[in-house]
This record gives sequence, structure tokens and C-alpha cells, in this order.
Amino acid sequence: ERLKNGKTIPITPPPTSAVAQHRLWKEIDHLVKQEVSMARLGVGECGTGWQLFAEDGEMKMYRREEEIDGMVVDPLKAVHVVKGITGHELCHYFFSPQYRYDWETTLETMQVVETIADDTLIFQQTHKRIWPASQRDCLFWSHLRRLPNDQDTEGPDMWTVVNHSTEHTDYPANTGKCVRIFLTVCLLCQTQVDPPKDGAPISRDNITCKITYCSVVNPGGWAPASVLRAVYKREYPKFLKRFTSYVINQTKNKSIMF
Ligand code: 6CM
Repeated sequence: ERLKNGKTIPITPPPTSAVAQHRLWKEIDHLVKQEVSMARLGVGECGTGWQLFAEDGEMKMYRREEEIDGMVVDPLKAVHVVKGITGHELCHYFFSPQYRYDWETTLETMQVVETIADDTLIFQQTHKRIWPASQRDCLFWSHLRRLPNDQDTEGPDMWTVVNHSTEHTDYPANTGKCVRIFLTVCLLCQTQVDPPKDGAPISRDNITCKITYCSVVNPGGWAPASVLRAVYKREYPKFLKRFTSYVINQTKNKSIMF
């Protein structure tokens, strides 16, 4: 490359990010792409059997009743539209460990057991016990990603966080009082901007975020189906409302993070 002063410097490719060299990278990259394409499909497009089980304003939650070996593993798909926040902001607060205790009400403990990269962490969490089942824990990688917008469509990039259960030699499953649950979760966010007609700068009044949240949780061991379904029916709407209000509150006096 020729610089202004006439000197030349060799063009070297940027270093490979740490995450791309990690043992989990292929799985992470593959799963993120798969989960995002599934999340982009509407409930009508991604198979039959989706039943609406909760609705509140713009928020709609669907589930498909499924069992494996008598255990409830109902896939969940939720859509929501929230004003005043961006997809990048939602994903930032969902991914970052420092905020998790603020919004995650089922949480008892949380720790980062490995930092793979700035955008990829491995978490170990314990959740509050729900009577009469044993307490649950989970161990999962979590990956935050910007999804560049297709060249021919307008608007900001999409953002996603995908969480997926994994293993770690230092944290074996089912050795203590907890039963390990297995989860795959995808939060996908698309920001829409409606610029002011008079050319004024874009404010939070001009932005809307379309959210899709998909989750499949296997309880990992015996848990009564009726209790589990009742817990999900109560907890998922509570989570999505609480989490989105939390992000609105956290960002209201901050500059917009696109
Ligand atoms: O996606 C959510 N949270 C993320 C960060 O914590 C992450 C965690 C997922 C764990 C989901 C499991 C919750 C279930 C806990 C209760 C287990 C009871 C089992 C026994 C019942 C008889 O992806 C938000 C998760 C919101 C869950 C309602």
C-alpha cells in the first residue's frame, strides 16, 4: 500500500479473531446461521402446530407442544415491537453479564466460565428451584453478532444473540444438587428508523425495534409437565416485558447505539 509520503507498507491481512480459532467456532457459526434463518420465518412459515398462548399489546407468544421421553421441550417463539430502542442495544443488554441479575428473575447465580472473545462467552447459571422439581443449572456459550443488512434493503443492520448448551470439563453436569437443563435460545432484533420529515436529527421517538425470541429448553430430567408448562406460561411473558422495559430505562438518556 502506498502512503501519502511515498513510502510503501506491505498489505497484511488482519489477524484472525480469537473466536475463529476456538474448538467451538464451527458449531457456533453454524448454529448462529441456522437459528437466525429459523427466527426470521413467521409462525405460519415454520411448520404447523404453533398456538398463541400469551398476548399483550404488540407482544405475541407461540408454543408448540412437544415431548421427548415424557419431558416437555415445547419450542417457543415470541414476537414483539418496542419503541425507542435499537436491536444493538437490546442484544448488548441481553448478552452482557453485568446486567443479567437486573432483568433475569429466574436466576440464582451466574458466572462467566470462559471468555472466548469479546462477543463470545461461556456462562454457568443456576436458576431458582421450582417446587416440586429439583433445582436446575445450565452451561452455555453465548454469541453476539451484527448481521449486515443486504445491500439492496434500507435500514440498520440486524443484531442477534444465540445461546446454546455446551460442556466444560470443570463444570460437569448433574454432580451436585442441580439437574442440568439444555437450551437453545435466539434473540433477533431489527431496528426500523422513521426519520423526522423536517430533517431534524433522529431521536428515540423515530426508532422502533422488531424482536423475535425463540427458545427450546429441555429440562434434563423429571419435571411434571403441567408445572413446567404453567411456569413457562407465566415466566416467558414476564421475561420479555421486563427485559424490554429494562433496556428502555437503561438507554433513555444515552445516545442511540445503532
Ligand atoms: O433467555 C433467557 N435468558 C438467558 C440468560 O439467562 C438464557 C437463559 C436461559 C435459561 C432458561 C431456563 C429458564 C427456566 C428456569 C426454570 C427451570 C425450572 C425447571 C423445573 C420446573 C418444574 O438464554 C430468558 C429466559 C426466560 C425463561 C422464562
